[in-house]
Amino acid sequence: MLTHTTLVLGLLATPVPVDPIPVENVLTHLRAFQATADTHGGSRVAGRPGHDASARYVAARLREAGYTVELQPFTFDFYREVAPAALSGRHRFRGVSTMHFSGSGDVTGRPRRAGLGCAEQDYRRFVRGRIAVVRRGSCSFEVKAQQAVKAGATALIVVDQKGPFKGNANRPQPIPVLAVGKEVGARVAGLRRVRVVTRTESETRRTYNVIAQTPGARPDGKVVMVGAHLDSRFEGPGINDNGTGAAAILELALRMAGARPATAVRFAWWSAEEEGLYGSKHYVAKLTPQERQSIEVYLNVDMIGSRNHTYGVYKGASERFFARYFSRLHLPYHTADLNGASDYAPFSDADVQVGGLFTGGKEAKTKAEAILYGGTAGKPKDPCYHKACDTMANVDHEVLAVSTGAIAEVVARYVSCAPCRVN
Ligand code: DTR
Ligand code: ZN
Ligand code: ZN
Repeated sequence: MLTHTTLVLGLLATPVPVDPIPVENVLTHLRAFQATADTHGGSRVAGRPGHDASARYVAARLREAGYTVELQPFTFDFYREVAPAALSGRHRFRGVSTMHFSGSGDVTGRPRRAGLGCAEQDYRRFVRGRIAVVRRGSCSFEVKAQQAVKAGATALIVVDQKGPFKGNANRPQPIPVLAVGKEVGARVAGLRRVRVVTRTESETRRTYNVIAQTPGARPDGKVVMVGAHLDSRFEGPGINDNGTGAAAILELALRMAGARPATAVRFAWWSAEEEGLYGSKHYVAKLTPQERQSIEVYLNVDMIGSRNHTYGVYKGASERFFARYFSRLHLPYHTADLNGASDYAPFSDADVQVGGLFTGGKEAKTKAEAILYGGTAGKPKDPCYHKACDTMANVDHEVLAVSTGAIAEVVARYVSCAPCRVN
């Protein structure tokens, strides 16, 4: 029960609220995130208004509570295939795929071979305005696309000597880029006219992280960091993933406002996690070695209200603190295998200690887990993972309450130990 959850006050330099965090407050933030999605096309995807409105909400609440808020801008490459590629001569070919980061377009023209398409030489006899057909190999798809663009090709078709394949052109390309197998390649090259249609969103977008820090300075200058990504996938509002984490740490920050903890706590709301951890990578890349070393621990909060939950505690330094919390509440928990799938990864890659909590995503609950936690074996832990149905209805309030309490307690424990010797 949530009522067991208290910030361990006596250990802090100046008091922070003792009460358990009411889940209702966290739900208020979640409803605000749902509303930002509802009024901005159904998602809170990075680089789009739904995310920006969520970030404005977080920043406004923090400022009201007295925080100085930093907005850290950065750019990232966004890609989405809106509709499957179509390649046609007299008929439409099968086995055609849009390359990742292909541009969007509808072009008709004469195909022309350009060897491997890796060097200007390959385009010696190329006529501008034609569709380049090149063999896979020898250089990256990105280089092939660059050369094709330089030579004035209106589209690029990359041919694998075996069969159909999928490829990645690494960054947004201005022309359609297709991947096809040998048979399609041979037939296309023999035609006088082909039509290439791709429908993608492929562009560099701008977004930002939101960062705020409590006062407090430890003699050794170390800070505790707590982070949650605020962006959702394109497909939905992202309320469990990761409205829950973002709302929980917002409420924690609001409760700590005005306190002067012995160790400063730095809160971060990352953007573009879903596109490849861009926000947290950017943040870590910008730290000086000294700043990096000043982070005692980075606690990651991504998905903490899953409906068919388990309590997965990240391996590492903070495990013991979480263990004590769950044991005291007589709740099961397990050590989560970390696979680099969230914003803790850039921190651990930079040798910062990481910890965190995860209540489960698209993976199915095992029989053993169902015995331990209840819920349904064989069903995903979050049935709406990365889907439009990841709404307010996709959050278990009890799980969210327990998880929020866990984060609050672990942060409080870190704040009160200097230096921390957890293991
Ligand atoms: N990548 C996260 C979901 C996710 C998958 N495995 C883990 C482990 C720990 C935290 C999060 C996750 C996302 O979709 O945002
Ligand atoms: Zn996600
Ligand atoms: Zn997530």
